[in-house]
Amino acid sequence: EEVSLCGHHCLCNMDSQHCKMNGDSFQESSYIEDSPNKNGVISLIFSLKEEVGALAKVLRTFEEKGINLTHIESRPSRLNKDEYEFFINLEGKNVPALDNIIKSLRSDIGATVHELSRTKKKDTVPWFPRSIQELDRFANQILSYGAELDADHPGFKDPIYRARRKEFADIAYNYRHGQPIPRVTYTEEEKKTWGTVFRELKTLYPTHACYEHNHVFPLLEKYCGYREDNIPQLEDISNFLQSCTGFRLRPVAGLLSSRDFLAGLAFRVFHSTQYIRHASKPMYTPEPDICHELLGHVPLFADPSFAQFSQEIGLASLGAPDDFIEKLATVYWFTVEFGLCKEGDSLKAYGAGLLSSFGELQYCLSSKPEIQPLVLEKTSVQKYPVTEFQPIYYVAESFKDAKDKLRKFAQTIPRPFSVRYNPYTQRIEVLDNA
Ligand code: HBI
Ligand code: NLE
Ligand code: FE
Repeated sequence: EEVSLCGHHCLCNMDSQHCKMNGDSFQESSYIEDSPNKNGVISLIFSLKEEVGALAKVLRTFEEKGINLTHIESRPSRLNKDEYEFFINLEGKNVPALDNIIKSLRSDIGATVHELSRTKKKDTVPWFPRSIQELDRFANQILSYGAELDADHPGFKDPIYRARRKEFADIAYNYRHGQPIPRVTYTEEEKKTWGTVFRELKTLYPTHACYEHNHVFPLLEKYCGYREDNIPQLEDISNFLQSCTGFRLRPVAGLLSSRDFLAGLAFRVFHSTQYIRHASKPMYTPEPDICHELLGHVPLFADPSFAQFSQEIGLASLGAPDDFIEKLATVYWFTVEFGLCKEGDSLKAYGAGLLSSFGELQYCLSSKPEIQPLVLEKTSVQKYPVTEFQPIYYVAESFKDAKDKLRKFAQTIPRPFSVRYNPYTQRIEVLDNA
């Protein structure tokens, strides 16, 4: 029986140290401690009543325990007019005194304290990237698709396909923000698979795809080498998208956790696979592959309104609790992946999982599936299968309408701060409650 490098029955191509199937780290949105520098950084957010010496008291506590602060930001709180909010970084990974310090800040000084943490602890805000460079930390955190898929993955028993997947995984592991995405020479067989998918889908787009998709597609043919006999290069597409909406691509070896994947969207970064589906099943695959990314996702990310909607799902996810991440991932699923929208009296597909599957694109607009209006309170808790056609689809009135609904929904996230993306610095601003 074949197993992957990690020793599990999956295509993740991870060595055992990185595979998420190991022990209790195999859990959606749990974080492996993998701080790039040994010492690590711990971040705290706290707010204080404005009075003489309030901050000095706090700082003295850190001094007494011998803790080195490496960063401090302050701002007047927008929620409580008489309070100031502070964001600090401190050096260290395991700081035994930290729990005591937080306790004493709460009880002695009356501060509200939140710890941003990459490890799972009660009462902590999950770690999230605050600068676009920090997305580099996700590269080694690939999830296996789970036993369900591995067993019947058409490529699982094909050693050539598996070796090829390893080549693509290596590109993604070695990629760092800001580098050009390495160009790939695709094999004749890979080009043939692409050609089949491309040709068949193109016949459906005029009648089945939404306006935006049909509007952008010719531009991709003109500027990015979209052709039946050519698999376009991620680097060219990333540059094209940046000029349209500021969205960019970065290569990824496989599935990320929902938390990591959604965080990328907050920076207008889309994690894209570069490998292609197995040649034996061109019309439907449950995994993302280059056909899915380029034919399904990319055209929509060139649309300003859709780009904005996507980024806002990402922003809503930063530091959100696990149960909320699951809801946002479900919203993502029924919009970005499998969404339908109204166009006059008819329904069209804008979800990438539909636009990249010849089989499901026809099925979703037939009379077979159930169709419901997009209502996030309902949509966000809908169960769905991941390896077959969807039994139910949700219809958006427009991208603007979907975005307005999302904003309302995001306001229900229990989060002790608000976030804003600063495109000039490419950083997330945390304290601003605007
Ligand atoms: N990871 N690489 C990658 N691509 C996706 O499309 C993707 C993912 N992880 C999770 C995910 N999609 C969605 O199912 C949602 O959970 C966000
Ligand atoms: N089912 C889609 C396809 O065949 O292209 C991929 C979906 C990925 C979520
Ligand atoms: Fe997708």
